[in-house]
Amino acid sequence: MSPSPRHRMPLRASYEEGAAQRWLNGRDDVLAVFEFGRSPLALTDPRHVPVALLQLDTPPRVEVWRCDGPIKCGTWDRLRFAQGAQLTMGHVALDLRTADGMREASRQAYDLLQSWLQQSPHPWPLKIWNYIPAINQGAGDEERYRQFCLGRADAVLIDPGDLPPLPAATAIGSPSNENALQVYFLASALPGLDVENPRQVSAWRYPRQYGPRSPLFSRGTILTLDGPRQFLISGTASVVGHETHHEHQVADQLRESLRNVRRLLDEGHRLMGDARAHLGRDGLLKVYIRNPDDFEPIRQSIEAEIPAGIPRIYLQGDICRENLLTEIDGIVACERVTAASP
Ligand code: 3EB
Repeated sequence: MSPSPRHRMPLRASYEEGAAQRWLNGRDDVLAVFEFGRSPLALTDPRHVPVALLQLDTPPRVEVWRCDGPIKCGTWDRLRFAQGAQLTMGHVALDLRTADGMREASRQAYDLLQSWLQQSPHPWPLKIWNYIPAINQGAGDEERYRQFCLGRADAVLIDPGDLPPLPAATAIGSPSNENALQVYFLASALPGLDVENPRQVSAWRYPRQYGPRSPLFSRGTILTLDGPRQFLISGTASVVGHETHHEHQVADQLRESLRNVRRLLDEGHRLMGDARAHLGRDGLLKVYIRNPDDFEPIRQSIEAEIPAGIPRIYLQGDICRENLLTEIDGIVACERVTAASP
């Protein structure tokens, strides 16, 4: 029996076995199908999002996003999108072989995204995923990730002194032989509620040592539409304050990342009052791992620390600081709880 609309998640995200095509054919509620281990330049349908990161666990799965329709697909310049009743998925893949460096590619991707959002009935980005080939290549401020942050800051029309809502984000390295900078997003008819992590310095306030322009993202956003609220968790690593903790200790980095996730969800509870996010069956997690050799210890730590019910997938991806070995993100559901007494 399918849940009544009142209890149905606005975004139904799941990992599914079987070919991407099976989810794209003849279904009227599919907003996106993410297929891992394929170049973003190989897409076949606006809802089909090939992602270059390799899946480390088995069986191979695709990530499927479903929502209330009707779903309308289209192409706008180099941006592809699928738009449901209240949610839109969009994606851009820019070929770095013909781009004028990472900063310029990033600026173009965010320019495109922004001008598309400005004319969309769903103008609020809730979360943006960025997959950057060879993310740690280049020394000092020339590093690709720092150049990516520069391009993003060049394009994004915000003054961090006067903060508008910032979307949640993930920025992860894709294989160095991948040719595309990929940016995909979830946007909504209504703005999300931003959540920062009290254990961490907000990313837009990172000090100069991490690069000439700070990363622009919130630690999480809460999506509020009809039905239960949903929490979009940004890429969360072993960063406390603004510093990397547990250098070279992958299991400790993973535990610190989970502490950060739990603290972020607690903070969301404080802001919502009557609801809290939980790591349950109606959510999903992604675990990004720099070195494939770390897969087994990380898998064991995750099994020990995270409720068995929440679906998870392990992807090989470099993290945006050379000394970070793992990162976690996810989409999880909120449930009503009795408001904490004042
Ligand atoms: C960190 O906490 C880890 O640049 O969009 C996480 C999520 C990170 C998003 C981004 C970077 C980004 O700083 C890195």
